[in-house]
Amino acid sequence: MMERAYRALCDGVLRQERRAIARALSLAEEEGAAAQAIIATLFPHTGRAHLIGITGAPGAGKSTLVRALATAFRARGSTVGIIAVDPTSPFSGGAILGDRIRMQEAAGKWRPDPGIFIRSMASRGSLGGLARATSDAIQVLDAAGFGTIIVETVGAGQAEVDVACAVHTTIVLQVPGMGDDIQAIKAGILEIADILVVNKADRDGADEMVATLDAMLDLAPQATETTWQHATAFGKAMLTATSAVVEPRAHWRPPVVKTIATRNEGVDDLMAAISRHVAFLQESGLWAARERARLADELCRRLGDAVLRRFAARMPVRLLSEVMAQLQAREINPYAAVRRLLAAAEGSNSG
Ligand SMILES: Nc1nc2c(ncn2[C@@H]2O[C@H](COP(=O)(O)OP(=O)(O)O)[C@@H](O)[C@H]2O)c(=O)[nH]1
Ligand SMILES: [Mg+2]
Repeated sequence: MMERAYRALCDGVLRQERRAIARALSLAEEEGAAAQAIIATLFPHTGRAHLIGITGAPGAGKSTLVRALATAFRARGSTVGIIAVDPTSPFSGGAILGDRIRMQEAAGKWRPDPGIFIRSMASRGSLGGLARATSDAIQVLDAAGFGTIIVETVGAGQAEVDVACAVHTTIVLQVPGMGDDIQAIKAGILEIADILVVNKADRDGADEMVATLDAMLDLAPQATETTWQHATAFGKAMLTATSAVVEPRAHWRPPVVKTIATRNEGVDDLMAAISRHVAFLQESGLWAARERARLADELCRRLGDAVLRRFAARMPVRLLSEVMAQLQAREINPYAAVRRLLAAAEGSNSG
């Protein structure tokens, strides 16, 4: 009965019915039996979309640029799915709410075009949750046949790296006003960027910002040579262990593009840079490599969750609190505590 309902829902998703897509996304976000049933049915239909990540500080113009890009993709005949991630936290609730409202305003303008679907989602404060919910949402939209899927994330550290794991093309937004202050350009941003955008180019200092980014890229060309940097340590280990294929080492020098998202300026240049990146990924074999990295990462994450859940389920609470007390009293060190808990879990496994 339930199973038949899920199948009907998934059929709706595959026919790109908006209500079915919205419902499937909600169920996927809830993470339960429903999510598993839906992903099980939809997964064979995924792996076709071009996945684009857009990251940058709050207010950098990501949502405005996403809107401009979506319009440009539509004009070129591609349907577009958009996932706006809100890493909701007790500290940033206000700003995030504003962001969500702006995105909904955009959604209001776009609703007549069935070729664009926008989903705003919360991460519930956990980075792991963000990565999981994002990859499930990507799979739903991918199965629904959206040719381009854009994921917008607030630049908040590890989350960008997680998102970079989950897409083919990562666009990093910067805004002028930092002058030549290299310190102000966040460490790690160049490593994850496939394309750098200096948005709000109507402001002073845009050309200086482009020059600074170009100079930084010239200093660190090796940072862009592999895709392994896009995988977490766990994912890398999995890829290395399972992979018979050698990672291609093609070189991509991230272009720096100036845009004024509010006036649609520079959007054609950005579209051209995106097309070049897709062609590069396909010709170099990196497209397939990134797919593998993404799947390995997802597998590792889910495996880690499942193992931890299973482990926790057979761990006597009494032993846990005993070990915690010993730890606090410095009677046991953290390594020894882990060994003791593992031994207990393995003991109950064999016994
Ligand atoms: N002057 C100027 N303002 C922009 C530009 N792009 C976006 N904005 C404005 O910057 C604000 C934040 O934009 P938004 O897209 O919501 O940023 P997000 O938080 O990165 O998604 C809005 O008021 C936009 O209208 C631009 O190129 N130039
Ligand atoms: Mg936004």
